[in-house]
Amino acid sequence: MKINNYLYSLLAASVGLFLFSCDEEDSSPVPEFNAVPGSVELRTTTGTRDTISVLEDAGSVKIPVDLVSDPIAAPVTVNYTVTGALSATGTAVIPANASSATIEIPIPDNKAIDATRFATVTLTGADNNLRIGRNGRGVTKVIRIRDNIQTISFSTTGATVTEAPNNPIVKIPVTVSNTLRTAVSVAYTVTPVAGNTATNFQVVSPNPLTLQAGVKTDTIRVRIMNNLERNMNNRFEVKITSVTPASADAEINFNTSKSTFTVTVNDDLRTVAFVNEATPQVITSARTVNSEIRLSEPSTRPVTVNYTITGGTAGVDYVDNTGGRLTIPAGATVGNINIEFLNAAFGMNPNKNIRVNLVSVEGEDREVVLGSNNVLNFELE
Ligand SMILES: [Ca+2]
Ligand SMILES: [Ca+2]
Ligand SMILES: [Ca+2]
Repeated sequence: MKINNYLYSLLAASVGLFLFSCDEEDSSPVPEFNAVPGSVELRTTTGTRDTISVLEDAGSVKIPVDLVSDPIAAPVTVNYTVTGALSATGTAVIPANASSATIEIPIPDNKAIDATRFATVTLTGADNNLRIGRNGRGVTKVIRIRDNIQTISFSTTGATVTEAPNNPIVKIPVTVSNTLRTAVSVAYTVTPVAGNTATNFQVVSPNPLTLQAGVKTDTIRVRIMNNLERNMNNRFEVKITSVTPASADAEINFNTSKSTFTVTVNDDLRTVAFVNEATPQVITSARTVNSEIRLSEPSTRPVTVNYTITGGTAGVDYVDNTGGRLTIPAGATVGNINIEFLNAAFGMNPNKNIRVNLVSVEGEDREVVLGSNNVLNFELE
């Protein structure tokens, strides 16, 4: 208890001393060491890295420098240096009673492709007894200088084209990431994909292809030459191999990951088959039957269809007047298989089933294949 009383007395004395001190400070001028010193600072951007990004062809970059203090009735001169990719020293003047000025740093456009370059602006001093930054804030800023590169690429990776008698042209779009400031020559190759034999293409557009200043897109054009060969799913590739600007402005390149365009060539297949007829066809007495087969599109070459006849006996039940091989002339689409059913086939108990089967196609037009309707049934009753 005695000790507690002592502590209480000591505490009360301390409080009194504190109150006394406060009273004394209130009545005196603000001491020099309590004033917040003014500073000048480069204005910070949001984010953690104080970096400003600028395109080389922007001409210059502007960085505000702020006065962090009560207004000053005199101009404030701020000195700075630029180091790194750019080298400069300079001053900015914050007018009397103003709060900021702008440091403008020219960015030379070197018209050449560079890796990203960096320059650092550092405040080095200010008059009016102002400090540079507070706790290091706003003292430096990094300028990230980027090329304004125009990149040439294909906008899609490929196309599938079907041969046709009019030899269609496939148009392959070449695009520019930005509008071209100068003409550029785009060189390319057109070659079959390894393992493929597609050779029925013909480059129509100039090579190199010249894209004029101001354009955003052009096309490489390749004609698909129709043929009579089976080259289904054959592929060839168009590859951009180089770009050459017409002027010293060389900030043009091509995107190597988007510089290949694959064209898949499909055949314009024609089919040959029986014309749809009721099947089986019922034959009740000796007679001759013409069975029509038809080509879906005419060919420029004769097309021959081989067939077999099953059921019955040749020479006894029927005579195959076409001989197992029917040729449709060039330019025509229709032919007939002529079968003569004989009297002998209609005896006491016929019930014979004779089938005509289309089995193969021959001739110079290898794009002709059998259609699905390739069996004809005759029921002899
Ligand atoms: Ca450059
Ligand atoms: Ca063809
Ligand atoms: Ca073909």
